[in-house]
Amino acid sequence: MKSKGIWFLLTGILIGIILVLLFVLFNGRWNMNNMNHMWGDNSTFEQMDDNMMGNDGMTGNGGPMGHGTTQAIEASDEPEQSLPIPSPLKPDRVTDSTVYYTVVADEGTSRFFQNGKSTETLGYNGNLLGPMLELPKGKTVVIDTINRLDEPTTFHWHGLVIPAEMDGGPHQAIAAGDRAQVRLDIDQEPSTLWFHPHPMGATAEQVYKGLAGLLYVTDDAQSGLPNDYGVDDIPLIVQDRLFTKDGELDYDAHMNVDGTTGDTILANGAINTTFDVQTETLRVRLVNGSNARDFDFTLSNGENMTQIAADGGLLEQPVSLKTISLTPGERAEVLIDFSEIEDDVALEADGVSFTTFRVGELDKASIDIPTSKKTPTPVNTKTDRQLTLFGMGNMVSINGDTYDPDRIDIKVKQGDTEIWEIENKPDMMGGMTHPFHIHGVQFRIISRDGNPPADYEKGWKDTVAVAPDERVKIELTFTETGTFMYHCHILEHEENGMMGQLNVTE
Ligand SMILES: [Cu+2]
Repeated sequence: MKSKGIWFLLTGILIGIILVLLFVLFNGRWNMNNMNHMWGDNSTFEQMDDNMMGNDGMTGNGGPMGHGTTQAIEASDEPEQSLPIPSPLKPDRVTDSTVYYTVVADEGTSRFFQNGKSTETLGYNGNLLGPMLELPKGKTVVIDTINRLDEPTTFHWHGLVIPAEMDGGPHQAIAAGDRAQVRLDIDQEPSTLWFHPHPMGATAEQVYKGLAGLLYVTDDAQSGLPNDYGVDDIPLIVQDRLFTKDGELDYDAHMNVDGTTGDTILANGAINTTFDVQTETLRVRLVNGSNARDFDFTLSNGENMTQIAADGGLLEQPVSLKTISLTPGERAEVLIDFSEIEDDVALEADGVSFTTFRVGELDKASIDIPTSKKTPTPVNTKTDRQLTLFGMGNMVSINGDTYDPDRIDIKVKQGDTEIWEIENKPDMMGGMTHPFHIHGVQFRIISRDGNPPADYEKGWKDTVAVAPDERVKIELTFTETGTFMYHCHILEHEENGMMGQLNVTE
């Protein structure tokens, strides 16, 4: 019958419209890379987005609903300022076996622009970011952690291999005004780790407002690498932020459920920084401390850098690279050779300069680059466990589940070694890269889509980028006990439930 056919057609169209509307509503971010891929031109979409959100283009496209684009990084015309170097934290006390520190999460204010207002920020032992804590290998480090925020926080030691109860995951929340003490037995390779908050529901905002500090695992053995802190060995915590016209941070206004990004790059919390190079070889410890942005770091003169370490320690062999790519949570240590350079050179993020190295008279360096051959990359073998990352915005999941504090997702025994295959299942928009982080372990990458990892990934890792439609195999050994988190390090994804629990029992 004819009328029945029409009803079928109309119902079909209606369902189609509803599906499209649902998709637009729930899909957090137009992934511009994929959009470009699919349609070849993004101008239409930027325009459409502006119209939809009613933005003026000054504060960007990422509205609180999360239907925004990844902010493009802009060069800043702020006057140059010298790069702040986080102070090494002075221990309260040192004994033969133990180092005692106090770390306070506190509220503060910071002014990012010369002609801007000051804005509320958070910091450890200060207004913004935090100090550098040296953690000597073989020693015990006792830290008094104090929460002076007006809400719960935790102190998560990202990359440290320690028992779960010391790890500072969501289960170790410290109430406003409260304090707790952790004992950390340091027994891992010298490396650049970091610490940041991890409370349920407020991680992304607390990090965005400034809570992030440095942890250097150090070793007595002379490594031969530059290690004069702040002189020939400098940290660079790189983050992107979006500011209001007055130069203030406004997380609520700029939050994007698919990962909050900004158009301005901060290096150690400052815009347009300079560093006076005094030695021929400079060791730079790069930390991607952003909520959601992947960085491609290059030098403005097009020269290579030598990557010597990944997240958890030295690479098997140093690697000469034009581009160092880091997803949120990842670190890389690089050596930059200035011996043949007379002009200033800038470090760029996605092609935009953000820190300029001023090259003057240089001290001769005698660098001996060690390699860590004792931990060779494992060969491809069976898979013990499969983890599927999926989704965008607030529709993210791991193996189809979102985080449930009352559910243990993976149970293993202390001492077990497992091989996990982490798959990033693409969605209808093509998907996005998820930086996958596991607490309480350092692991090795075995393969990407069946191929051996690149040389710059042949080292200890705690966070690994998994691109859409990619399968990454890792080998991990569980040496510490308790309930640990594993999650996407796009902080908004983590909060949307892209996190699971791993229980290690004796
Ligand atoms: Cu993610």
